[in-house]
Amino acid sequence: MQTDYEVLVIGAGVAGICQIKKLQDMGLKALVLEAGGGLGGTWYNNRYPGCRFDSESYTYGFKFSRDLLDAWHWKELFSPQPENLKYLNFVADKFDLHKHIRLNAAVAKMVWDEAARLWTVTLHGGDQLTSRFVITCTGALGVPTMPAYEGMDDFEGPSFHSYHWPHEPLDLTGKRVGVIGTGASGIQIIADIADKVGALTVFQRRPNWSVPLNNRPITEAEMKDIRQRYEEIFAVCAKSNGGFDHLPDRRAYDSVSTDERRKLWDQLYDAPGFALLLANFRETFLEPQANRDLSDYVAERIRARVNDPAVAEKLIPRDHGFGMRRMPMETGYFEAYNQDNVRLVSLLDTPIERVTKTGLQTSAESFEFDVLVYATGFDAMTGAFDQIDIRGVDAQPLKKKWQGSPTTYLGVMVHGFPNMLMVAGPQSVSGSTNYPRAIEVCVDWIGDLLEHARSAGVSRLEAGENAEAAWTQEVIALQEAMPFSKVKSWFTGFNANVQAADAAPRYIAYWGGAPRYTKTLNQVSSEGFRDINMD
Ligand code: NA7
Repeated sequence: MQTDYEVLVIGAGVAGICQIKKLQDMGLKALVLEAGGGLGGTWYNNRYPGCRFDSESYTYGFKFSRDLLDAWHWKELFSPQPENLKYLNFVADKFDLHKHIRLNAAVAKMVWDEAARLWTVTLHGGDQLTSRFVITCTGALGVPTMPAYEGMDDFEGPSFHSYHWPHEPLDLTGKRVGVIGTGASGIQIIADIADKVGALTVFQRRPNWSVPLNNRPITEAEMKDIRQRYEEIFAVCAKSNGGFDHLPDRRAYDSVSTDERRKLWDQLYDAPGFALLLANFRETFLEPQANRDLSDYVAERIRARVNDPAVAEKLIPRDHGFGMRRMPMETGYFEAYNQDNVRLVSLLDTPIERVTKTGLQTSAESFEFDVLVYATGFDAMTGAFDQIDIRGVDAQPLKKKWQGSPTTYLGVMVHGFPNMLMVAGPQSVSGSTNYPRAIEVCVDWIGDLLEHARSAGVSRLEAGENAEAAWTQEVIALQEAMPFSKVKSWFTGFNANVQAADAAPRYIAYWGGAPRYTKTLNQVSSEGFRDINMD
């Protein structure tokens, strides 16, 4: 049966842009449906002050085109949001992709038609499109979650989630600002606005470990050198479990003296990006004692940076070791608390009771604000799928199949949902690594699969049930073996605004590392995709 498109892609963020470029190169009739008013996904939506990469910029750009690598100059080691959005638009301009992207097109429903072997995709607003394949590129962290405090609608000033920071300029000069949440977003916001606002009050529930980003500009000369070394840089990323330009120190932890370890940690603390996490001894992540030693070291660094010892103690995590949750990176975050206009309120001591017309009320005190910011996180990995009514074989809802925790084949396909492919899907390696590096691997693999299907003359692809069960089991076993598996965070599929406090762990990401993930995908394709039923 004829379809409107051979492939519909959902989402025009980093993954969707990469995917549509691939589909154009393959000569397939494809369209991207993007809910937002512009392309860019995360980098279109997150407009909060201080928003920037934690990945080295030159490892975040696409590597599929040498021309593109040569044409773009990353201006900072960790590029800020406006520049990142500019980059993604530059990519779309360069490869003439805009005409394949339909904006303001939020998908409400997609239904598999077994007889016709196609997906019918319905947009909010009612438009319907049919397609042989659907590729979801809906991102890891695109569904913001809000707390459920009483009175939130009563607040009379501007109040919003960090993801919905207004696109038009918001002048905070002299304003009294409250920020709730100290994850990666909150920490970037707080450090950036502390010296611009009149007064800043930070409401912290569980503190997070955080170390300096050590950002700096990239000069013309340095960029020239980076361009010459791209191959080498990407080769390091491919070897790194996290897909970053950092490799672990292979020496055994116990073979190195305390002084020497300290010397290394001092160096890594002052090095760019995730160095202290990823270029460290592997035991600091895997072994309890080594992790405690490193946590003590970082706590000491925090104490040295915060003038008031009582505030410093509140900023040091006690419920998890260093690196056991997604670590925010900071620039002057701890020093912000040394300013007279900045105050830290620990919600562990004095919880928020309600939001009021003019501020909020904790169990101890009432606060007045002009602006209230909720940096309260996301319904990670599966949230975007839950927002679409996805119906597979026999009208089975995906939401129902994934109740509790998702199950997938390689994080790319789902049994019972034929011809639906996922880039950066749950249980892929994308959520746990340098995002675009994993995306490009996945986009290429999906390209090979579609090519394979085309040349074999098949129009229906479905992951085998046993293969899906085996993959999900592997994902669960890998997570359970990780020291952080008992720590509640979005890494372990937990968000207190979505799940009950005693909810069972969820398995939303693959923790076997990027090299092993890539090897598995390559093996599956070299064996002719044998666990995927095709006809
Ligand atoms: P995160 O890292 O999930 O952080 C959310 C923060 O918001 C975290 O400090 C939470 O405290 C806090 N939070 C969440 N709900 C509440 C309520 N109800 N009351 C008070 N505080 C709350 O999200 P981010 O946006 O910062 O970062 C997301 C990712 O973006 C990051 O991991 C990078 O990949 C980039 P909690 O820890 O739950 O006590």
